[in-house]
Amino acid sequence: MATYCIGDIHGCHDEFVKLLHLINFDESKDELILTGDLIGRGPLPVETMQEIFKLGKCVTSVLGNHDLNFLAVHFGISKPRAKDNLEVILNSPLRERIVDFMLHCPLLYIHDSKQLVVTHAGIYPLWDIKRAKKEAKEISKILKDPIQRLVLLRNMYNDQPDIYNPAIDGLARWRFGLNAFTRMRLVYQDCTLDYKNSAVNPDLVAKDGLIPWFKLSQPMFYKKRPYKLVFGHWAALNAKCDEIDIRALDTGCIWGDRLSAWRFDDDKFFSVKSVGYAQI
Ligand SMILES: [Mn+2]
Repeated sequence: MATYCIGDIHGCHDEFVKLLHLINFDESKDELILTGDLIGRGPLPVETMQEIFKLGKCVTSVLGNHDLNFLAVHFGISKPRAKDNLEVILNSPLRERIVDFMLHCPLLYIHDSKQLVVTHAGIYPLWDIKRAKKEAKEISKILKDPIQRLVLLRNMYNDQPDIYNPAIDGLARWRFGLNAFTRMRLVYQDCTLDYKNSAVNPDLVAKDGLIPWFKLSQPMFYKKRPYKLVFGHWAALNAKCDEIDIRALDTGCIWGDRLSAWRFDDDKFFSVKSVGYAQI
């Protein structure tokens, strides 16, 4: 039995199917964890979700920022943008099933027996695993509540607070958690989140000394317990992450690059080429 992770599919159904074929995925034996952003921008979101549903219980996904945006659109909180290609889901008989699936996706997935952790954007560098678990659980509880979820989704499009403060409670705290789990890329040395930049040079430094979040996370997260961490979200990084226990999996399929899988058991990567959606 093998455990695979697949990066951000973004509605790229054909590449997803090809990749499952390439890794010889067997839903009766293997397990699959997706890094979120299952839909959004890509050409075939409904078919992608159908494929995921077909896999049944062997598949899990964490929530990505595009998945959250779809939820906000579904609940009438934000308007669908043409470039996100969500209308086709809104008009699909699978709409409610897709919404229900996403409302039950965690922000943080922990595979206990394999010591594997998966999130869309990463783990905020000031958090250890225990803190991350607590924050994720609290937000998932809000998303399952029919009233509270609307308040959260209505107030999630905001960059503040941009640094963790345990003294802050309620909406601002949940929003920070959502942003950290689903939108984080570069941070300042004091772990303030930056949302404007995503480009890094070969030494993984951006302008103003911004650095990838994972450059600051090692000491707290890994020394005591040897977790492996997998994340997506950051296509511009192009899987360039040289940390021993962290794997980056968004290889920009939606931007015309490739869709990638990683096998936990032997640390192997697999990719299929995008058929080219960069113009969308
Ligand atoms: Mn994303």
